[in-house]
Amino acid sequence: MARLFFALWPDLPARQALAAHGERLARLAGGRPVPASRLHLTLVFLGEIEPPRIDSLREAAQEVEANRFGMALDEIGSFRHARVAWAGLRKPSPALLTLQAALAGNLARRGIELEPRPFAPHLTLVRGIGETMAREEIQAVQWTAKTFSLVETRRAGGGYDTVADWSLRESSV
Ligand code: 2AM
Repeated sequence: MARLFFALWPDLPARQALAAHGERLARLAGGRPVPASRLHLTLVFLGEIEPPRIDSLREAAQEVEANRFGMALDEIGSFRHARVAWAGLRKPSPALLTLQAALAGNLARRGIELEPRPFAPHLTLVRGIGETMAREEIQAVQWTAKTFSLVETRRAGGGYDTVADWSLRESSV
């Protein structure tokens, strides 16, 4: 069994900017900043998947028809129960929501069980924070989402491995 999720990986400059926010927030609120190399935005969390199901995940991803889009994370906040600080979007991005809905729909049609809670786009910056933080507007951290990825959580060491990437279309307009 593999622990899997679909995610967007920020580009290098965005990762560096986000990691700097994580380090600043960890100094303020405690906790462990997520290293730059592990920063990602989860589109769909899958959990433990049996190897034969991985082909269905690939087919579902392959069928997604969505365009590239600009990501802009312009807000920082925290989840009290999960004790994480995150970067997110003040306004939902239609292109991000379209991609996520297309992927989740394709997975559901293949009988892949998904978490029932609605998509709450966020990129975790710090784990194990000691106190919650008021939402804070930040200068937007931007990148162009050109691909999305199937990612496996390593059993040991807390890292991630990209299993496969799929390209988003270049918009024709
Ligand atoms: P998080 O960053 O808010 O913890 C890999 O675990 C990724 O899947 C993380 O980005 C994590 O979100 C996300 N995720 C969503 N639901 C999850 C769950 N029930 N258990 C673990 N991770 C989950």
